[in-house]
Formats: sequence, structure tokens, C-alpha cells
Amino acid sequence: MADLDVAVVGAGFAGIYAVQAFRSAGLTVRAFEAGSGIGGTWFWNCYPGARCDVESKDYSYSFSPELEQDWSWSERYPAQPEVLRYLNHVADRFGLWPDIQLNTRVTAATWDAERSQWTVATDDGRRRTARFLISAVGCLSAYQVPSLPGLETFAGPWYHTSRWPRDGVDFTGQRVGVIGTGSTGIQIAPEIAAVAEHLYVFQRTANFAVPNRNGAIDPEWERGFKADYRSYRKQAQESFLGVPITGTGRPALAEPPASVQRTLMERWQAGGGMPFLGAYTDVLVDRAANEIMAEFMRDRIRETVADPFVAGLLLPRAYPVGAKRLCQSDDYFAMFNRSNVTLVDIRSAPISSVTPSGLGTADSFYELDALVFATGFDAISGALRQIDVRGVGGLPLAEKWAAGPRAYLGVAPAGFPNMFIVTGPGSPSVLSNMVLSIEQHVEWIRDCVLQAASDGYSTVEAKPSAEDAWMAHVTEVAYSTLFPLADSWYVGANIPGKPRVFAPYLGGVGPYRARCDAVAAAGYEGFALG
Ligand code: NA7
Repeated sequence: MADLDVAVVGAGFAGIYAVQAFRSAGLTVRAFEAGSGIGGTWFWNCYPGARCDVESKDYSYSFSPELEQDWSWSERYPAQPEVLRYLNHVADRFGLWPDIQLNTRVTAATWDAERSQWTVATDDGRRRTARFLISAVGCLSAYQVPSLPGLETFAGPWYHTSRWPRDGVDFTGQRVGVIGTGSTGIQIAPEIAAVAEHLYVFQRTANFAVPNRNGAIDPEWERGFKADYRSYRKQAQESFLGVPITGTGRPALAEPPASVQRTLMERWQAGGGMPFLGAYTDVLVDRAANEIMAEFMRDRIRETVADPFVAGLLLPRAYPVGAKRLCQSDDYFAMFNRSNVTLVDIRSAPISSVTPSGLGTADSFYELDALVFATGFDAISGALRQIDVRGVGGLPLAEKWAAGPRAYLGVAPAGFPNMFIVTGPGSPSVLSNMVLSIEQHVEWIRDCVLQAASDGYSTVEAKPSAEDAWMAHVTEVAYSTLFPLADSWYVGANIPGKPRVFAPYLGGVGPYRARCDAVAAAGYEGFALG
């Protein structure tokens, strides 16, 4: 008899909801969390400026109508401390703490075929057994620091944004370097610029960013919106992104150019990435349509940044807009008009070394007191690969994924019975509203586990043929779009040596949900039940 019905790895949005869902279904469950608090990504990424780029009304649990009504978000786009408060409120409200074990890192998980259960080892030296193993490790938790020659000699402190000191950092009067200009770099740079003596932004790739137009939530609007929250959630579940956005429904190339510019400007003024990117049906599949949107965005940079040379460096040209995560900021580009900010182009003159006093590039040297890495993550598969997970015949998951991460329906890796990955590779995950996708996965997994038990089965395992067919479909859909043209973390291009595989599923949240439901309705088609 196993110690637990379900062992959950991680207590972010996914792990927290897994505890709630499995416990409510009458199963014994325990979540193991390496952090000293819950929240996952929202626990670790406590750097200044950290903010969600999905609106708070969407980026919140829908499983409890009462929670949904009672909780009030203060801003359109919630800042990290508010998201963390929300998650702690959820754990308090549903009494989840007894089933969450903090400060405990899962180091290994091994399938025991004889007993049809998992043995889970944690860094407190303990081992527990569980019938089911749920990975809720998150898509963006294995952070990456580039190996820069001489970094160990740097005299000042250096930080990665995803492991920010919880007491904060005071950069007042310092010369600070930020490496990385993705969503994180774009959020943190203006915060540092406001206090530092000088900020050097080291940019390898210029990125697209739309304004948030963030602001306080109007209580009147909130009351009206909440009156119909249930039907809004239903629309979200059936939508493409997990957020019901209204596009024009037309291709940009079929519309007069002046009209396209007007529409883009309206959406630009309203703020937010999803409604902007979703304005036209052809932007993410047609290079020419994409270029119209890209040039519109470059024009906004040209009119914001005073120095034409700096503006020129900031113009994104390396990839189609949207093919890398679209950044959102209200103040990033304007920041370059400050006299204490310098943009350093490390594409033309790469970083060559770090010395005790700063950072050298191919053509210059920058004296620095502190260095900040906003250099991203070994996304989607990185965190799980750091755990020694072994399936049938002792096969390590890392070995199964040597040519790239894969899982049937993006949730169940073949060869790993009774193991499920919440928002795993091959599911909409990072290309959707994560909270909604997490709920869909957790509920689907819960129903699968309960159904198998009630039918008298002790194991559920994806068939290799089903996994192969699913991943072929994931790839086919991805390559019908412009997404694979970017060297993004979606394809693993940001990690040296990582196989280039487009991991998220681009078929849309609504159709994906329907597919998962159809698989369940067909008696878990594609799974071997034993
Ligand atoms: P991202 O989006 O992966 O951005 C990382 C940034 O760091 C990006 O500008 C990279 O340049 C840069 N980078 C990475 N490695 C290096 C090295 N070795 N040298 C110089 N520059 C480097 O991570 P974020 O944390 O910003 O965002 C991750 C997600 O979190 C985001 O998409 C949202 O979903 C939330 P590159 O573009 O690769 O040339």
C-alpha cells in the first residue's frame, strides 16, 4: 500500500490546485515544494517590476465561484506581490497547508513496476511512495545564467532575476549592468534606472513590446464584470488563448493599409499583448502581414526614443512579431531617453569577459558595481530534467527526452506509467493563459485517475504510438505558423545544445480541451490501462 495516492512536485499555481482537486476527490495528496513559500514562479521571481502580462481577471482560478467573487484585484495587470498574496489566500481559504511540504526538493522519482507505484525521494533524506506522480514543476523555473568567462572574479554582487533576494536590493548610486531584454529584462530595467547612478542594458536581440496601459481596477467595472464571470470563464475555456479576445476576424492583407493602421493604433492605445497580436487572422501565419504589424511597432519605438542611433538599435528585426513572447511595458523604450541609461549592443560586439571591475565586450569595457542576469530559463523541460525521474526499466526521463521533450497530449510521457505533467510539452501551456490551462490539466488528470480506479485498473500509461502521433501533430501545427522562425525558448534555442523542438501546442486552448475530453470519453484512447 503506497503512502500517498498522489505525490505532487511543486506548489505553484499547478501544485496548489492539484492539492485542492485531488483532496476534494477523496484522495491522499502531498505537494513537495523546494521554496520556503508557495507560489512557484511567483515566489521566486520577486525582482522589482515583476508583473503578470495576462490580465488579473483571466490569470486567476475559476474552480471556485465564491473565490472568484470574493477576491478583488487592485490592478489590471497584477504585480508579483499581489499574485503571491492571492495564492496564499487560496491556500488559507481551502485549508491546503497540511498537504503542502515547503523547503523540500524532490530529487528523484522511480517507478516501481512490481508494486505499481512511484518512490519519491526528497532532499530531507526521506522516501515516500505514491500511486500517482504529478509534475507541477512549471515551465519557467529552471533559470539559466550564461557561462561568461571570468564571472567568478567579479568583485560586486550578481543576481539572476529568478532568484532575487527576498529582502530586495538597493542599487542607489551604483553602476548596474542588466543582461537580457526579454519580458523580465524589460520589466526590471526601468526600476533600476530610476535609482542607479548608471544603468547599462546589454542587448543581444531587440524585442517587440506593447504597452500595458496598466492601472487600478475600477470597482464599478469590477461589479459589472463579476456579475457575469461564469459565462466569461466559459468563453475563456473555448477560446484560442484561454482569454476571450475579439479580433477583427479579417486578414490584415485584405484590408486597406490606412484601416489596418487605425485598428492597430486603437489596440495599441488600449494596451495588452493578446488583443494587439490577435487583431488580424494572418499576422502569425503570413510574413507580409506580420511585417505590417512589426513596422507599426518599430514606428512607435522611433517616435518614443529621442536618439535615432539608440532607436535604431532597439528596432526588432531578427524574428516575426509574436514568434517570441511579446513583451509588455509602459516605460521601457522611454527609459532610453534618460541620461543615466546606456544601451549596449552585444550582438555586434559580444561580451568577451567579466573582470573584477566590470564587463568587457569585443569593442569596449563597462565599469560595474553590480550585474543582473535577466537571461531566462531552460523552459518547459528544464525543471523536470533536473530531477532523476525513472520510468519503466529504469529509463531516465532525461534520456527519453534526449532529442526533445515529448508527452502524449502534452500530459503523459510514454514509458512513465501513472505520471502526469501539468502543462507539459505538447500542451498549450505557455502559449495560453496558464492558470486556465493548469485547471484543465489538473481536472483531466484527476478524472483519469478516478476513472481508472473505479474500473479496477492500477496503471495508466500513454502508448508510444499515441505519443508519436500527438507530437507529430504538435510539430505540424507549429510549422504551419511563423513561430518556428524565431530562436525562442519555445524551441529551446536559448539553451546551448538543447535540441530544437517546438514544445508548446499551437492548436488552441478550446480545441485542445475538446480533444482531451474526447480521449477521455473514448475510454482514455491512446492509453494502456493495466
Ligand atoms: P527570455 O524571454 O528568455 O529572455 C532572456 C533574455 O536574455 C533575452 O534577451 C536573451 O537574448 C538574453 N540572453 C540569454 N542568454 C544570453 C547570453 N548568453 N548573452 C546575452 N544575452 C542573453 O527570459 P525572460 O525571463 O525575459 O522571460 C521568460 C518568460 O517569463 C517570458 O517569456 C514570459 O512568459 C514570462 P536573446 O533573445 O536570446 O538573444
